[in-house]
Amino acid sequence: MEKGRILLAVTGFHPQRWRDLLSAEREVVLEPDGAKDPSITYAVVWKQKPNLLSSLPNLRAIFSIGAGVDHVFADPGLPDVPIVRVVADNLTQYMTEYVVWRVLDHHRQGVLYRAQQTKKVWHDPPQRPAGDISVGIMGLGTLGRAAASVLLSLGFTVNGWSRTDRPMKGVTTYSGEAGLIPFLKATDILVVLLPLTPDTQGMINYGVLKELRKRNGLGGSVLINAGRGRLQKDADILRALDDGTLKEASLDVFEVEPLPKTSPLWNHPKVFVTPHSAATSDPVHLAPPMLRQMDAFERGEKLENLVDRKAGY
Ligand code: NDP
Ligand code: OXD
Repeated sequence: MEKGRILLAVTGFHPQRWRDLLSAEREVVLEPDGAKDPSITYAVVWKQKPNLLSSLPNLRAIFSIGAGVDHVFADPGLPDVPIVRVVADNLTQYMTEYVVWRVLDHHRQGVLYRAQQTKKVWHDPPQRPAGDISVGIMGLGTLGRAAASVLLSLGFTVNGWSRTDRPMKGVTTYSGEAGLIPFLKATDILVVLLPLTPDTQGMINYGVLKELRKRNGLGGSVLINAGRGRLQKDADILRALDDGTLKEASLDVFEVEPLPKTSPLWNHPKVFVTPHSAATSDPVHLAPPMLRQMDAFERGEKLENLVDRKAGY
């Protein structure tokens, strides 16, 4: 079988770097040149233009350059071909680093120390053991499980919540709607690693945040969201921070990205902002396995890391 050509339809994420790496082994056509091109077999995408993919008559598979695929499903004319998402050690490692960094910073009172340093205050606040703090991971999938295992090794108490039952040694797991409130009530630091789907959109709202455990060693509950911005209601987070429902938050993702300069989240003393960079897709690590998958597919093997269209992730 002839090597299929690739349409690269990547908004942001340095398309040129992806093109250089993918074109080492296959012909790559950059959007918009590839529209309607019958010689294109694969699309490598990030936020592709609506109805672009449906114009390709011989498209056989779509590769998302991210782990999340909400940007793919945003296309109303999405053709019915397999969608492959990123599952890669490099990306997982970045996310684990981000989650552990933020959990440790809240646990070790980074907000307090930074405020003290600005005022040249020499004050040694009480410390508590990691085991007294429970970290609840919402979305116990590839990224959630990897972060959970490092947090466990640091001695934190770890809870996990997923759509289906997903047992994990050392982690107290909860699932589905029935498991949500018990999970939240047992959680001090909420880490959100959910995909954005019709079921999860907007679920990090005031009602959910107020269920988190407040009387804990941290002196309040904490939110860390590295999943997707539209999982959360920015205004509800601000309300929860301002009325004490939340003690602090680390946010990597926002309802609108880039976060508008007018957002009060930028300057909020209890909020730590990063620009959707918890785990950035690096083509050096992600393009080679994509090319290997295309080769395997052409040999008649099955594609890996396929998205479940019905579940939406
Ligand atoms: P996975 O598909 O491996 O895991 C998703 C988890 O969420 C699973 O445990 C799944 O449950 C759970 N889930 C999905 N829907 C629901 C629901 N309705 N209720 C409860 N649980 C639900 O994805 P990854 O771990 O690889 O990635 C997670 C997300 O992280 C991505 O979708 C993306 O949005 C985000 N991301 C963000 C990045 C960043 O830089 N900020 C970088 C990379 C990813 P179940 O196990 O039962 O299927
Ligand atoms: C992803 C992301 O989904 O970077 O991989 O957000």
